[in-house]
Amino acid sequence: MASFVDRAVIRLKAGDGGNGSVSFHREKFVPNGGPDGGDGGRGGDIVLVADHNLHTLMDFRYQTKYQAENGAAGSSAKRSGKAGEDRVIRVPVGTVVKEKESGRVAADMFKDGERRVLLHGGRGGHGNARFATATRQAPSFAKPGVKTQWHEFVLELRTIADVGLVGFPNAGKSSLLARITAARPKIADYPFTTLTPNLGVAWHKGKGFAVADIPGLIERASEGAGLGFSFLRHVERTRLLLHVVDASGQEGRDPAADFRTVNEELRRYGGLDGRPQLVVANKMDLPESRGHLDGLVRAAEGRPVFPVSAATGEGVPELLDAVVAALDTLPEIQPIQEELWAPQERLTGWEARKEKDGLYEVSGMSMDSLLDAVNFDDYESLNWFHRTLKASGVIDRLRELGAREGDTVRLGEMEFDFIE
Ligand SMILES: Nc1nc2c(ncn2[C@@H]2O[C@H](COP(=O)(O)OP(=O)(O)OP(=O)(O)O)[C@@H](O)[C@H]2O)c(=O)[nH]1
Ligand SMILES: [Mg+2]
Repeated sequence: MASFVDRAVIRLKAGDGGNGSVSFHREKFVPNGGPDGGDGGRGGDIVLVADHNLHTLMDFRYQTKYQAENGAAGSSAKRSGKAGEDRVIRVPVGTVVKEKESGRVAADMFKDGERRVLLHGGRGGHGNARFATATRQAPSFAKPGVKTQWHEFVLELRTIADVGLVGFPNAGKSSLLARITAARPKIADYPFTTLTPNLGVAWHKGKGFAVADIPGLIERASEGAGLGFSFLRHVERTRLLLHVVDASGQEGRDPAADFRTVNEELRRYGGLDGRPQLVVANKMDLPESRGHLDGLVRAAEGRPVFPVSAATGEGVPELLDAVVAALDTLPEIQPIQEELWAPQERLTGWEARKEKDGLYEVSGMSMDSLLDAVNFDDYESLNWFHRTLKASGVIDRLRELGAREGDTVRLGEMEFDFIE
């Protein structure tokens, strides 16, 4: 049996920008043609799309590297290079994407069809045609395209549903899911029949709601003892829990004790015990069940208890009435707040030095590629340049070294005024 995969680590790279071209117009009988090198094409983006047809991250076990196409180089006659194709990656709805190194949430693929650019392709470099001025008629240089880096991301599937089913193994969670939705989960008379979360949509009195069924919890599941721990992730993003209890007390079980145990698991997992909960006393078609009902009501401590039989359907409409009424009052689930994620704006591997009073130097590989990427004739580009230096800590470091407004900062072959 294929195992369920709800976490994966992948490596992604957007396309490099194509290089600008150095070229001069050549024609018979025309001496000294002007510069006509075209711009490089933009690199392709890495794009994520949420797809409700997907339910696991299994594919990402087999393929862990994804790369968008590079932009093509510019060429003569001011021809721009072709832009690189985007790489579109489809993920299940509910996939949370984190940058591995920082753990920051880069995207929460919350809605079906949602489309997010995770990594932007590098800009193409300007060809030499762009650098011709009155005093520089034959520029013999062009800019290289921006080269992008590989980045590691963690994908985590966190199911989004209105209702989550929890309970001991064999309590009848999957039977209830099958009773109220079109889902056809495996149902059998042994614990741990369900090994992967199931999702279905229930309709009741004109209202639809999504229901998530997870494997049964056992004692100390929250410490990883059973199957349950990692699966609780799949009921975290629900608004209401249905706590399914086998009320028959078969095989010497005590329904009230089972109920307390599962709630203790939810508490230990963190955060789930405060989730609104309806108690489902299941298997009421069995004669033993009646006798356990009072004990279960006491254990429920005021939470509403619904006697039902997933097998016969008895009591199910009343339960669904209560679910619909509860959902009406509960707030919608919100996507996880995304954090600033702008890899192209962080530089590593640079060094700042004080040369003498009023003169500072910053150097390093990443500075060189930053300089290559900037178009100094363009206001936006200069702004971006300054933001990048700031975000990377370069400005702070210079200030630490004593730099003041108006001092000179040397970067590669260029000199700038220090601006805070
Ligand atoms: N008599 C009776 N049997 C039921 C009822 N609901 C479920 N069952 C039986 O109880 C057994 C377990 O049912 P499941 O729906 O697989 O239970 P589960 O909680 O999903 O179990 P796990 O997936 O192992 O956690 C099956 O044999 C079902 O037929 C019910 O209302 N009455
Ligand atoms: Mg089940």
